Amino acid sequence: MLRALIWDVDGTLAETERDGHRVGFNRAFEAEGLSWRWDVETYGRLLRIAGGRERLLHDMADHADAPSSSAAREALADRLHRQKNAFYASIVDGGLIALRPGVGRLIDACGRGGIALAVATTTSRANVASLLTASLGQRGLAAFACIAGAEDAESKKPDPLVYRIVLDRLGVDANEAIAIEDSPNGLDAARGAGIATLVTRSDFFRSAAFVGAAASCDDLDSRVEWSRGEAPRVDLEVLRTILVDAHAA
Ligand code: XBP
Ligand code: MG
Repeated sequence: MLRALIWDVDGTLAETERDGHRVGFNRAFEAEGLSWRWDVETYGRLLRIAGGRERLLHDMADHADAPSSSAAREALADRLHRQKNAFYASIVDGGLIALRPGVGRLIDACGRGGIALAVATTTSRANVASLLTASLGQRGLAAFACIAGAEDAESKKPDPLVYRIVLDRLGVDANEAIAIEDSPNGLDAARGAGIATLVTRSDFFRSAAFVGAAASCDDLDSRVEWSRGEAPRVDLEVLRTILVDAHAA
């Protein structure tokens, strides 16, 4: 029985990466007096590194002007990441990032249908709060029974840890939940926790291979396909069918 819907954030609730986090990182580089800039293509490649701080540290290997000691790199990554998050919050608070199609509809349907809502993300609680509040107002945060992210799971996706934490806090078994994800790292994390996963392809992962997804769609208002069926859009009935089919397979 479907008891919980567990949402990824970046790329799934909203297209936050290109015009949100990426722009924030570039503004942070500028504020720090660095000439580094992440164009859309570079950022798309870097997205395979989960976690903004981890992404910064990974990219420093390509910059001759990055500090040479690992302690100084860590300190710079912390500073840049903090600044990025401040810029990100101002972009989101300014209403520049909208929820993806069908997200608000499905959140409301879960509320009416008694399905618990949770977040399992790599990003921080503050970033999730900004996005939910800017897009859904006060009901945004209140709608979610559990939000787990960077503060909860030190080991980031594709590690399943953040999903295991959510299941534990909700008191729900893996086979009673569906995860919604947009990236291969996210899919691997949810699957690693034994959760059937619906992939809603996002801009940066449109043509990625999603091996082991229970179902996939271009967005929640578009046609969804799974091994035993298809439907014109994602709703609670469709999710229940996907869950049954995923665990029967
Ligand atoms: C996606 C990520 C994050 C964001 C930036 O997270 O990998 O690192 O790019 O956020 P998810 P932070 O899809 O799991 O929501 O800078 O806070 O890490
Ligand atoms: Mg994502």
